[in-house]
Amino acid sequence: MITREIDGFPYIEYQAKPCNVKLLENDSMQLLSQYNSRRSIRDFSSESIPKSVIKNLLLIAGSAPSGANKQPWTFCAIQDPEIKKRIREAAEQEEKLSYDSRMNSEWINDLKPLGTDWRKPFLETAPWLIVVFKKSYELQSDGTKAQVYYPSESVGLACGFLISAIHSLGLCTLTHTPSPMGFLSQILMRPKNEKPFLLLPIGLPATPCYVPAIEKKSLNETTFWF
Ligand code: IYR
Repeated sequence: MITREIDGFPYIEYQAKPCNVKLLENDSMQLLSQYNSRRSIRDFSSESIPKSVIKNLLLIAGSAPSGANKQPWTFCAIQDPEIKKRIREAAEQEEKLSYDSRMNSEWINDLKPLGTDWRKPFLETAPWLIVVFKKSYELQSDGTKAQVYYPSESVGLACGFLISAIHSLGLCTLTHTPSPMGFLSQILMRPKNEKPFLLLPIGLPATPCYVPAIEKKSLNETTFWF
């Protein structure tokens, strides 16, 4: 497998996915409509999803690029109803405080078209919850610290890979950020070098499942060409 040694380190030849430039326009159009059909959903079916699928999704998330390949993430995958219940109760407690007093009126108004409130039933309905933790340093077995690089960017990328893969399978998720998220460290007993980053319920959508009729910005609004 090792095809070369460069500066004393092993290298393998990269095998790119076959790509026909003539087909790229068509292929990218198809990919665009596939990505455009993704929506954040809040009404999940309770139908179970095999653990093997979640394992593969987490391996996909872990294939994301990261600063110096440090992979500064930990995933907690939860299907235990008791733990889901504890997470829901703690999240709703924080969210109630946020909606009642921590969020300002502009924020509350911006959320109105999305129909969100402090209630988070999906934290119990969805068959799986994945909590992504960000490591701000690595704790080695002898107790010493090791550096990681660009952890926010790295973990954000892993979450992007995960969300994209969930959607590719026809499953659904919600990028949920109950705030503050410290209760997740406690319930899931994570060490002090890890901070909760994102909570993703995963499952099939309820039938029916309604989503807000909102749209993405146009390319003109987001992009400058040079
Ligand atoms: N964390 C709250 C509020 C919320 C914040 C954002 I940014 C959203 O896109 C949606 C909701 C909640 O989850 O309800």
